[in-house]
Amino acid sequence: MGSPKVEDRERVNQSTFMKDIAPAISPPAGIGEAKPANHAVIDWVQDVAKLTQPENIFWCDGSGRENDYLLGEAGRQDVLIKLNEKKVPRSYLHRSNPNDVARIEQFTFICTPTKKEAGPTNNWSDPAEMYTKLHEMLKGAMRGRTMFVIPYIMGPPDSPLTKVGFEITDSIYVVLSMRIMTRMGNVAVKRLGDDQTAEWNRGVHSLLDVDPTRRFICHFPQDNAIISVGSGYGGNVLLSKKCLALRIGSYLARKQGWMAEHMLILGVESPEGRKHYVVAAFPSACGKTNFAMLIPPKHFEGWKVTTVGDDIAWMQIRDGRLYAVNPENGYFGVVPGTSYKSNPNAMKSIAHDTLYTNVALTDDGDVWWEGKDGAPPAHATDWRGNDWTPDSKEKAAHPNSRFATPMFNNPALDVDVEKGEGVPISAIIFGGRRSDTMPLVFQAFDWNHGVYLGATMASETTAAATGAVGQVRRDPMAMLPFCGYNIGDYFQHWIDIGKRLTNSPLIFHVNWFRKGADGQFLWPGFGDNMRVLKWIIDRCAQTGGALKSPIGWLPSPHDLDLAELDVAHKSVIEILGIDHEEWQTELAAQEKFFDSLGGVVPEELMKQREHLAARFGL
Ligand code: OXD
Ligand code: MN
Repeated sequence: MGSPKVEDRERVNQSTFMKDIAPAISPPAGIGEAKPANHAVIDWVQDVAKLTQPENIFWCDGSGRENDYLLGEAGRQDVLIKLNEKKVPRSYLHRSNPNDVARIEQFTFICTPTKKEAGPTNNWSDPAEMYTKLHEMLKGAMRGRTMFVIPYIMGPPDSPLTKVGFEITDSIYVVLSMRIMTRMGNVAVKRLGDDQTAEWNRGVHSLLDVDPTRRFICHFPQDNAIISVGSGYGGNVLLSKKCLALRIGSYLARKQGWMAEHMLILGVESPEGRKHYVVAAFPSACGKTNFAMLIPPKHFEGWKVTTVGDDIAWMQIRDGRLYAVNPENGYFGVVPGTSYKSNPNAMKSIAHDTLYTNVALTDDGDVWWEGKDGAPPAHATDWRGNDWTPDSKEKAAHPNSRFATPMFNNPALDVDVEKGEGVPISAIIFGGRRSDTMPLVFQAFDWNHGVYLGATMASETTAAATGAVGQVRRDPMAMLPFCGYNIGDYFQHWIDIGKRLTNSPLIFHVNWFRKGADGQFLWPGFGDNMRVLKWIIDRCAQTGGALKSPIGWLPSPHDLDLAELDVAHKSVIEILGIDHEEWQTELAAQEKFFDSLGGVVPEELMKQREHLAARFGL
């Protein structure tokens, strides 16, 4: 592909908005014809077509030829803008409807036969009622549009954990994104085979008219089914990700004895070649991608951090140990703040073959966002399609603007990312965005104490979901918006998993975001988080020192490798400290949270809370 033609560039500059909804396409022979042999799939697709009445059905095969064709169509239909080929090769910009820029938790439902199964943290609806309501909305919804059928797998092709899904959608953007985010096409058709009774996920997505009053993201765990309507935003419509890999995934995991978690997976290798893998659960937009791609500071010459996954971990027990796979094939990350300073590996990953959503477009066809390296452009087109200059009051890129990029773009990709059995996990890290209370790092006394740390985790809210930003909310294991069943049963599942482990990972809590009295961050974060990771690894190898505190094992400053760190000793003391007054408030908030769950919290965790209070002499 050469640089964009002059007419294309002019069209780019004149374009003030983009379309989510596009009319039907007419593919040439040999494209869109990959109908699978499995009759259960064909019957289901026919049923959905009868209901939604599309102009035609496009059976995706996931091939490069198909992708090129769809990219061309998406450009012609103003669904995508081709970026400057020299600056960001083979990359595109999509602008979503401004009313549709984040996950919408208040209209996300778990539809189980009883409300109790969905539990106190989920919106619940009776499945029959919800099916009726959604079917009403879907009646004729794809008239004049193409209905795409996307076969995909989640997990490495040869993993026992891998699941098959089919997503039906009327959005080309979804098809193009799914090809990045999942292993899509024939690989899934082959894995499913022609067994009529095989387990696979049925996902139906329609943009409808992208009206927020007709927007619902609904999960039917007992049917292994998802229906999402009225949105085009990734987290709501790439049904593989939050919907299947986490909500339905967590339900299946409990039933089948494994774990589906909102966690990054990384490898850390010492200069001597000793390697550990850790998983970490941080709430949305709290730096999972940055941590998963960390580049150690100069002082850690010879240490290497490699990425297995940046958002989701599926874990199984083998020989008494937890092993993790990344079910995804790509990264769907927050763009603003990404720079060569904060995350060079992410910058290299998104330098080509990337699908951007809601970032700004420069006049020469490049992308720009707040926090990108270098000076802002003198003029750009903002995420809504309006003129933007550095004097504009509005942000050029939406705070939740995203990239979708294949994981194989990542220079730090772990060599075992495709290993079917997964990678063995030495440590589990929980963390959140907390301005106060939570020290930089501490270690749980044992598994159940660690489960308590996860269950009481909290974080200041971000732009990843609609709603107020910056409020502390409890987000157990970073799964509050993603646990597909009763949170009390989920906590119990964690405790039960612990009982089956003979070589269990150690559990830690981290907080990169604590602020001093002057309101400034106490810790530089990013690459320097290697210092914390190193202590965690030392603890796993039984070489790291720690002090016993009421909240867990805490490093003292000399237990951390702080050489060449540009931070005042006073700040290090402050960030490792426990403020008893803040902890009294925290304990009360944890108690209030458990109480708010209405009696579902397992006895073991209630006991953990009492032990913690007793250690504070309360
Ligand atoms: C995400 C999220 O997009 O957690 O990963 O919202
Ligand atoms: Mn996430």
